[in-house]
Formats: sequence, structure tokens, C-alpha cells
Amino acid sequence: MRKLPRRIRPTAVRALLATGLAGAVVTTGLAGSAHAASTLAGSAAAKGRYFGTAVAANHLGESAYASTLDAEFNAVTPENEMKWDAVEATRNTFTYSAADQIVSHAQSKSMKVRGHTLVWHSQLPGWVGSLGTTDLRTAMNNHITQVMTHYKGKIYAWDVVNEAFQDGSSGARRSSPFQDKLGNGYIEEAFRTARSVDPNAKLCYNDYNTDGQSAKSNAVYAMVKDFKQRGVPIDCVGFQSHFNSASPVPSDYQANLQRFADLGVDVQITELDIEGSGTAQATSYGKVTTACLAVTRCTGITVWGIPDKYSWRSSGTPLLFDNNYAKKPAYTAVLTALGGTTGGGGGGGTATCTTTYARTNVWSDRFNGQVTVTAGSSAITAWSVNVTFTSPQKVSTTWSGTPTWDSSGNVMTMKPNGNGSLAAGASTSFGFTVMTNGNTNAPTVGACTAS
Ligand code: G2I
Repeated sequence: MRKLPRRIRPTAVRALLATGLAGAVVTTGLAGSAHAASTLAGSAAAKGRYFGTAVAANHLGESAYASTLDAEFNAVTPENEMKWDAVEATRNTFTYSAADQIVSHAQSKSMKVRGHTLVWHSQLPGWVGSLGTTDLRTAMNNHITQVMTHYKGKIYAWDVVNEAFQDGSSGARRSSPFQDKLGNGYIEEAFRTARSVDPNAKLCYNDYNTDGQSAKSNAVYAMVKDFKQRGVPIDCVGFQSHFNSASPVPSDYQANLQRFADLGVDVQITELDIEGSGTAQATSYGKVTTACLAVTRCTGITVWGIPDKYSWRSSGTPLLFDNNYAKKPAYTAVLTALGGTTGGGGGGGTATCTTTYARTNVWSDRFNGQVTVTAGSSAITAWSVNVTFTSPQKVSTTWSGTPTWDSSGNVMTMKPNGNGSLAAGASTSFGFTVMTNGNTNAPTVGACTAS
């Protein structure tokens, strides 16, 4: 697995050279580099970041909602579906249907998923608050264990603990059943439990009003510093970034992200929305985007919804798309800050894909090969890849694709199984077993064609 990135780079460089030097019409291109990206996801991917949105399961059936999601975003956060009241309304009875819908949608489009949230004072069913100390500790750890086990391997980052600090100048912990009964140690305990359940998920602390330096953000900073010093597992800090005229983007926003990053954690903008309209709103969105890009460990931005009409504060029109899914000036400001260009000219919007090949298993008489198809700087709806084998090799089985063969029996054209949609920068893989019949040559993977 470690070897894969090393294989990717030379291939990508060759593709770029081919594009640039020969000026030929090629069907491959490196996401965001061969062409200026014209989507949020594609232009963020070109900068090594993700661009996500909060998603509500009950809107996925609305075609404009789903198509905007699929075209513009490569990460999702369930807006309410993973909260305690949604998944464990009754003690030890877990309901995952709505959250599963979002996760499977995301997986089918190779989008990242941010898990939100495991331990939070809000949207907490009444029974949790009624438990005694010992029982509450058991219930908290059980909740983390059950939910993280259900989604194990599918979550990029979990908001393990959400909003544990008070607003204002005290820097104190917020009163909650967890704080009041378990004391300060509950946060550490939650993170330790989380790490033991899914060691591959990034574990985040997430909060609001921590976006600039303040008593509250200083308190979170002190906690994260202490966790890092004592080896308490924490990987990231989420800055919700809910802004309006009373709470504008702080002037030290970037510096605040940077000081947390300097503690050795990733930082993420997790629930971005900015009330307003027109140029003023656009300017603030641009500032936030630029700040994230300026901080190496700022790994991505998530906005808290797609069209204004579905925002938790829709009257403030805080999002990037209007009620008809038209792109607002704020959208253009974000795209431009990400280095993207609006569709139309300049090659933006061209469907492209690239491939990488890996030999994933070897036996004495056969080997498995895997081809990963990655969409370029625009979302694609279909792809096709030719793979040429050397006689007397024979392919005995294939998976995760629909193959057709040329008359020689040596050239396989692989297409998607069913829906071939990939978000910009997103990947999918297909595989095959090659009976060597004495010839162990790697197959030749031809150009990737996308539409
Ligand atoms: O409040 C904004 C966000 C602050 N940070 C944590 C986030 O999890 C939080 O999200 C919001 C959702 O956007 C709202 O959609 O959390 C609210 C609850 O604290 C969500 O509101 C709830 C309503 O209160 C419920 O009445 C409603 O049934 O949304 C539910 C589902 O629509």
C-alpha cells in the first residue's frame, strides 16, 4: 500500500508532459492541473484539499440536490443523521437507516465522510441525562463503540466530541450530563475509546466561536496541547465557522488555524456558512477559503448545506447556492480562491480521467491486478479503460467493472458496473486475475476515456 503514491507520481507527470508538450488531444489529465478546475471539489483537489457539504438524507431524492452534490462536492457530513438522538434514541437500540443512506451515496461517488458527532450535549435523548455516573460512562463508551464499529473503515474523520466549552470569557467547560457527572476526563476517555474502535479514522474535536483567538479557543487550544503532550489520541480540530454580521470572520482566522496546526493536528473548516448576500458575503467566503489554503494542515472545507433553502438558518441565506441551485457570488469567490475557473472556456468542465495500476497479489500460476480510475478536475458520468494482456496470459475473472474483449482475446475494455459517476478527483477501482501460463508481464493499461 505504501508503494502506491510513488507509482502515481511518474505516471501523472508523464500525462502532464504529454498534454503540455505535444498539445495532442489526450483523454487523460491530472485532476486540476491539466485543466483549470471548474468545480469546488475539483479545484480543492488540485490543492490537495477536499470540499464538502452537510447533507440531509431526506433531500437526496431531489434530483437538483443530488446532482449539485455530486458535481461540486467530494466530502459529506450527515447534518443530523449520526447524532445520538438519531442513532440511539432508545438505549442500546441503534438505528442507522438515514445515516447509512448518506454514507452509501458518498461511497458510490468516492466522497469522504465526516462523522458528526459522537458525544455532544445537544440532540441527546433524555435517557442519557437520567443515568447515574457509572451507567453514563458505560453508555458513552458503548455509544462510541457501536456507532464507530458500524461505520468502521468508512469515515475519514469523526467529530468525537462536539462543543464541550462555554461561550464567553470563562474558558470553562460547558455543563452537560457528561461534564457534570464524569468530569473533565470524559473528553479524553471518549477519544481513547474512539481510537481503540477505528484506528484509521481521524479523531477531531469540533466547536464554534473558536475561529479566532478568544478565551474559548484558548481553552480548546490548551486542551489539545495537553492531549498532544500526554499522548491522548487526537488528530484534528474542527472550526465550525458559522458567521454573520454579529460574528464576522475574525481578522486572525488564519493565524488561529495555524496555531492549532502547529500543535501537530490537522485543522478543518467543518460547518461553514456566512449570512449575507452579494459581494460582502462573497468576500468573507473568499477570506475563509484563502486562510485554509494558507495553512498546510488545513485539510478541507465543509459548508453547512447546499442551497440556502435547506440551511438551519435559511433566512440568512448563508450558503453558496440559492434556492434554485444557482451559483451565488459567494460560490464564485470560493472557486476563484481555490484557483478554479468558472465553466465554459479555458478547458474547464472537460470530463477526463487517469489510471494507475498495481499488482495486488501474486501466486505461482497467477496474479491479481488492480486499476484505479480517478476523475480529473470535473465530475464524470462514465469511463472506459483498455487493458492489454500478453499471450498466452488469460484473464480468469474480473471484478468491479463490465469487461468486453476484442477478437484477439488480449484487449479488454473495462467500463463501470451500472452508474459510472465520479465526483471531480474521486476514484474507483476494478480488478482481474491473470493466469500467467508462464508469462508474468504486467498488462498495459491504455488511456482512460471519460464522459
Ligand atoms: O446549529 C448549527 C450546527 C452547530 N454545530 C453542530 C451542528 O450539528 C449544528 O447543526 C444543526 C443542524 O443544522 C440543524 O438541522 O443542529 C441543529 C440541532 O441542534 C439541527 O436542527 C434540528 C432541529 O432542531 C430539529 O427540530 C429538527 O428535527 O434539525 C432537525 C432535523 O431537521
